[in-house]
Amino acid sequence: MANVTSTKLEFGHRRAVYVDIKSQLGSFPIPEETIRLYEDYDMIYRTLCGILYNFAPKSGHPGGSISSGRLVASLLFNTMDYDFSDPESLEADIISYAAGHKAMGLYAMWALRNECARISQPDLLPEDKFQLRLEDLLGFRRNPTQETPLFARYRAKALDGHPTPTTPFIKLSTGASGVGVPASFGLGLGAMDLFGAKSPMLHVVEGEGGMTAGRVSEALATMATAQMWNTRFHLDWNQASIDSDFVCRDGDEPGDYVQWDPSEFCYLHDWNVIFVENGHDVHQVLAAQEASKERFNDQPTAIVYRTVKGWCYGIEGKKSHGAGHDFCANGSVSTSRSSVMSQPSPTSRNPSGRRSARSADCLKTTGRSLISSAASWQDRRTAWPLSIGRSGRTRPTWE
Ligand SMILES: Cc1ncc(C[n+]2csc(CCOP(=O)(O)OP(=O)(O)O)c2C)c(N)n1
Ligand SMILES: [Mg+2]
Repeated sequence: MANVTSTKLEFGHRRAVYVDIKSQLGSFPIPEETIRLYEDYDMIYRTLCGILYNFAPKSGHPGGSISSGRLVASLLFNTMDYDFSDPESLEADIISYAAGHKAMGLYAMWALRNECARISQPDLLPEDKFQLRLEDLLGFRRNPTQETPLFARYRAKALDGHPTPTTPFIKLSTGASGVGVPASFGLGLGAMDLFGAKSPMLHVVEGEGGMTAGRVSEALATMATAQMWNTRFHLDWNQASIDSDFVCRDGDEPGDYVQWDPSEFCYLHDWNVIFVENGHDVHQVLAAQEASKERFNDQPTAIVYRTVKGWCYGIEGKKSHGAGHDFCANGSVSTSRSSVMSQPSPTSRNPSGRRSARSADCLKTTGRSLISSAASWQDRRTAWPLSIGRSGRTRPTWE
C-alpha cells in the first residue's frame, strides 16, 4: 500500500458485553470435590460415547459429542431449571442441540443422567416412556423393527441418528447444518411470546462448523435485534469440522472456512459473549454458566468454550468427526491407560504456530473404570451434585 495508511477498524458501540471468564474465576469458588465429580462423570460419559460408536456398529460422531460433554453436563446438573419428572413441562428451561450430529452425546448424557437419578433418587423418575434409560442406548441408530435379543428384552427405544422429539426433553428435530440454529431460536421466540418477562431460558448447543452457514448469521442478527435475553448459545469451539482442523480464523492464523472466531461473530451481532479459554476445565465451565445467569442487559448471550474435538478419546480433530476406535481395538486399550491430568489447555499452540488439535495420550475411558465408578456412585449418593428436582429453580451445588 504505497499511498495509503491503514488504521485499525474497531467494533462500534454495542449494548452487549464481553467477559473472559478466566479473569473472573475468583468470584466463583467451587469446591474440589464438586469439580472431581464432574470430571468422573465426564469420564463415564466419554466411555459411553466410545461404546455407542460400536453399537450401530461403527456409526455416529464421537469427536463433537465428546468435546461438548462438560458444557452439557454443567447445563443439565447445575444451570438449567427444569422438572426431571415432567419432560413435557412448558415452563421448563429448554435445551436444543442445533448440532444434531452430536446425538450420540445427547443420548449418552440423557441416559447417564437417568441412571444417576435411578441410583440416587428413583422417585424423580417419570414413567418409562419419558425416560431415556441406559438400556435404551441399545437402540442407538436402530429402528423399531430391530429384532436383536437385548433390544427386545429391554424394550429399548429406537434412537435416531439425529435427535427427534420422540426422545424425552427434545423439542425439535435437528441435523442439517444451518437449520438447527434458527429452528432452535424459534423455541426461544415462542417461550418469550408465551411467558414474557417470566420466560424460561433457551440453551442451544452448536459447533463452530455449524455456525458457518449463512442463515445462522441472519438468526443471530434477529435474536440480538429482538433482544431475546432468554437465549443462551453454547459454542463448542473445537476448531474442527468434517474436513478441516482450522475452521475459523484463530489468532493470526486464517481459517479454512471463515475469517472470524465465534466470539467475534457473536459480539458483532450484539450478543453478550462469555469466553471460556478451556472448555474442559470444569471450574471455568461452571463459572461461565453461573455468570450467564445474571441478566447483564436485554441482549442474548453466547458462551464460547474452546475445546478439543475427541478430547481424551485417542483420536482427535476431524479424524474423530464420524470415526472412532473399533470395539476393544489396540488403540482404544492403549490410550485408555494414560491420565486426563496431562491434558494441555485447548489454546496451547503446537510448534507450527497453529493451535493444536492434538494432545497427550490421556484416555482414561475403559469399561473397567466405568464399572468401578458406577459402583462407587452408590457410596457417593449424598455427595453427588444432582440438583435436578421436582420443581423450583436448580441451585448451584456449591452453595
Ligand atoms: C447441510 C449439511 N451439510 C453437511 C452436513 C454434514 N455435517 C455433519 S456435522 C458437520 C460439521 C460439524 O462441524 P461442527 O459444527 O464444528 O461440529 P463438531 O466439531 O462439534 O462436531 C457437517 C459438515 C450436514 N449435517 N448438513
Ligand atoms: Mg467443530
